Amino acid sequence: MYSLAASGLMLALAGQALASTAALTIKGSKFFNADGSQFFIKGIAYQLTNNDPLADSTQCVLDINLMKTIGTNAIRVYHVDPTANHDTCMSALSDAGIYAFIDLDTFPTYIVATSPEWNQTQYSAYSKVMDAFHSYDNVAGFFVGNEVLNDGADSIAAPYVKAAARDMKAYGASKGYRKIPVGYSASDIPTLRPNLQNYLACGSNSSDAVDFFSLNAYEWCGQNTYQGSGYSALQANASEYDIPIFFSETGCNQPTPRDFGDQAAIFGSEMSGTWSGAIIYEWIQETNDYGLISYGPPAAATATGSGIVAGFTRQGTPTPIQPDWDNLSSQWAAASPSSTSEAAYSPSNSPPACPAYTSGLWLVSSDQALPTLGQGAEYSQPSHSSTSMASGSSSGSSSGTGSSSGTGSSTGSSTGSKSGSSSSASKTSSGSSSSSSNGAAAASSSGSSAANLGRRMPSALLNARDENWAVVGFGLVVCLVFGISML
Ligand SMILES: *[C@@H]1O[C@H](CO)[C@@H](O)[C@H](O)[C@H]1NC(C)=O
Ligand SMILES: *[C@@H]1O[C@H](CO)[C@@H](O)[C@H](O)[C@H]1NC(C)=O
Ligand SMILES: *[C@@H]1O[C@H](CO)[C@@H](O)[C@H](O)[C@H]1NC(C)=O
Ligand SMILES: CC(=O)N[C@H]1CO[C@H](CO)[C@@H](O)[C@@H]1O
Repeated sequence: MYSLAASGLMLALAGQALASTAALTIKGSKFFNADGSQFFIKGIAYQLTNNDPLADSTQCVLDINLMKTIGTNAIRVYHVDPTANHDTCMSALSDAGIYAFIDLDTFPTYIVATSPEWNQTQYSAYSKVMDAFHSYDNVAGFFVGNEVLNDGADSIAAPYVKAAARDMKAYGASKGYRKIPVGYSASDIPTLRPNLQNYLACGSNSSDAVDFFSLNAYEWCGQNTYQGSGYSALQANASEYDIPIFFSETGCNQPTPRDFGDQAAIFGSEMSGTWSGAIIYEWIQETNDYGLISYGPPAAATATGSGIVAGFTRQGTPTPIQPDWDNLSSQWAAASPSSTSEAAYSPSNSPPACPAYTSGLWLVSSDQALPTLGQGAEYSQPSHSSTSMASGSSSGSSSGTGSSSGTGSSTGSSTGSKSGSSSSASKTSSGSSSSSSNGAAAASSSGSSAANLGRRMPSALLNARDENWAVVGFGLVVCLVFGISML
């Protein structure tokens, strides 16, 4: 809960012209506007190249002017340069009524699941991003990681992610910064998601927990339904959640055209009492084919030229991709989530229980202390530590279906962030999960994977860890070639 006292002050000021993006607050599991009305995210993932898009004041203004026309009220930016000046872009966003969610990590500093660390180098880098952005009232939140964990074995990294959130929250407090929420953006892995979601929020001390949890979910493809997509299972695991939860990426791109039918569910009666909206992946059209706009027709993959990277022009006047753009606009225009006012809302949910150690699925004991900053090899699992990893997941995963959706419909395995984050070109990738009812479509959507230098790698056909690493290797080669061509 944030700044109840401040909200009273805000109300007192409401007669005056409040900026349209006065700071949001969190109370219980919901975001609230400064006037006490509930805030629901209608967001777009915004990253044009590896560079900080909020440092390009000419381009961001062109883009903001278009994105605001469909009711966009938030963006997510994956990589920022804390040394750059963001005043023009942040104020253009504010004037347009748009908040920003900023990832604190970047290519050299993200937490690596297979050899997790939370060290001084990372802490300093994340702190610099917080220093650079805290003063903008329209920063809605910070992420300490994107898709760090992708299967049960990766759960050993969860304490580091949670420690990062703890320390970044404490850092902001120590500097006297506005209390900007710090959260995590998770891959949608059915066997991992409920445990991770609960783990990051659990415990009696909220200073140790994330302030919000968010999910990159690609379960809803084409003409789907709340039940058939697997969203009902997401809802079942979130209904008692004590902190805000939202979709930090969504928008399956097969089949085309995209009609964003999931928005009606997210903002509808089944989910809007629990979920705080969604961020659509993504603004720019590039090889992964998730773009809402383009800056011109694709170029040759090897083309060089002003603003061209990996076969796509990444600057200029944005042109909507149709009918997707109009479809999203219609969905958002029709959204009428059931909401509550801050004053009328009395949160009743408590933090979830910390998940129990479960061989193959969740390798963190419920009572395990978080690592301290810089704690390395000496931080280890206090119990069970040697039993499960070596034996692989075969025995463990048979019980894993219990934690996936009841319908078994969400089967996606996201390889994207791991492969992506290994390279300089594709940190923000997230696999497109498939639901069984759309398996064929999802599989075909992964066909163009080899060419994806962008933020998304194929996943529908890849489940085994070894195969994931094959993709990583391939991605590295592609990105190396790409990197050389950039020189
Ligand atoms: C800190 O962690 C990052 C990410 O794992 C790693 O690249 C870096 O080498 C570590 N730095 C130190 C000083 O240990
Ligand atoms: C809560 O957690 C914070 C951060 O770890 C710590 O500084 C504080 O002492 C904790 N409070 C209690 C009551 O344990
Ligand atoms: C998540 O929801 C599923 C039903 O979809 C249920 O079987 C499972 O126990 C839930 N997990 C948690 C940790 O709440
Ligand atoms: C939800 C929505 O607006 N869907 C539309 C998406 O675009 C196609 C093609 O124009 C329309 O047929 C859909 O009705």
